[in-house]
Amino acid sequence: MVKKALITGITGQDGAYLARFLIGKGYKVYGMVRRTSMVNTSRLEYLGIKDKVEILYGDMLDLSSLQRVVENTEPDEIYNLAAQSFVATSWEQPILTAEVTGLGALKLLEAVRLVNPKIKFYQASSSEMFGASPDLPQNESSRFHPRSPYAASKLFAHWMTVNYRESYGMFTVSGILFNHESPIRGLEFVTRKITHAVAMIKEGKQDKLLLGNMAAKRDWGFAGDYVKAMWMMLQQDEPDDYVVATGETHTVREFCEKAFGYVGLDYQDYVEVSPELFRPADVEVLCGDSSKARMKLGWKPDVDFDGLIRMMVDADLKRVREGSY
Ligand code: NAP
Ligand code: G4F
Repeated sequence: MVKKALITGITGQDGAYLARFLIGKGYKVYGMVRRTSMVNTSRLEYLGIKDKVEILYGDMLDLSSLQRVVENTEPDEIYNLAAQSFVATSWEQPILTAEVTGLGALKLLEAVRLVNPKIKFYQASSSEMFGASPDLPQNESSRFHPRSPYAASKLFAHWMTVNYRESYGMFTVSGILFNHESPIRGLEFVTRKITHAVAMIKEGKQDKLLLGNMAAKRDWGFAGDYVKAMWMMLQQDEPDDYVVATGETHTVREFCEKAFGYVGLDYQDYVEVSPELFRPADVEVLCGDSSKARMKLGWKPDVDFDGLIRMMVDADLKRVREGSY
């Protein structure tokens, strides 16, 4: 029997990589997308899988649409990746963020419970939930201290996922993933903002790059490695929560140094700090301890920090040279 998976957020970075991974495993993949005035499948096109997934319309704000999509697709596995996922925007749109990222996950859990509680459910939890945690590195037992409306919304969704497992015996898992990036990362996130600027500057199409808090430290991995862990969590005998991370942390400044350095430039000649890009509250350091995922799932990342930067800069250089971005 061909396994069926439903992915919310399939038009996003992780949705596209996960869809490609599941197609490679022989799954029939359904993707839920919200209605927009222009088609938004560029990431699926970039990975060459646009015609291999079946798209259905639904919105995390609309319980009835979620219920209908679950009923119509009858999936074995659901991956809830949809979210308002940009932390900075979550201060500008806190209520929308809570409704999509927090309450949306609960609505989907309810849809699963009502339609077929045997469906396995993956929730895209985030290392942002640790925020200002005093524990470092952070593992599944570390204390949470969310520092943004986004992080607080993710924490609500995380606890709801745990509660549906404990209350109803459903197979619900939460992957607490640390930052993961790729050539199809949104341009608003700092890594892609930097690699895109490096390519533009190298090609003489941009003069400088404005950044905010360059001292912030993140544990950055490659999205292609991380979606594999999502799938592995749903193949276990028992549902559980897992931290997924590289275990290395680097500053935004180091990311700049390496990305500019890769094309023979000195970041100090181009980067300026803009106070406007600082957040009302930032997460100063994240570093994950993924020993549990490594031991129980057999997961490990293949791409390291330098490899990730090279991959992203190369992809942006190619696009800028082709004029496709
Ligand atoms: P992303 O690129 O921002 O993708 C988010 C997806 O959610 C997009 O497909 C978006 O659709 C969809 N979406 C937003 N609002 C929706 C709504 N109301 N109804 C239906 N779909 C909606 O995010 P990502 O980086 O792939 O991350 C995937 C998930 O993992 C997110 O939940 C994120 O919060 C979480 N996460 C990410 C990271 C990371 O480092 N990437 C780390 C930990 C957790 P549109 O294309 O229409 O906007
Ligand atoms: O790239 P960022 O916007 O990612 P952030 O806030 O860590 O969130 C990402 O990772 C989370 C997992 O930990 C996900 F849950 C979330 O959905 C998202 O994918 O910012 C990283 C750091 C921050 O400290 C920010 O203040 O970079 C700092 N930064 C400095 N200058 C900047 C900039 N961030 C952005 N986006 N743009 C800047 O100009």
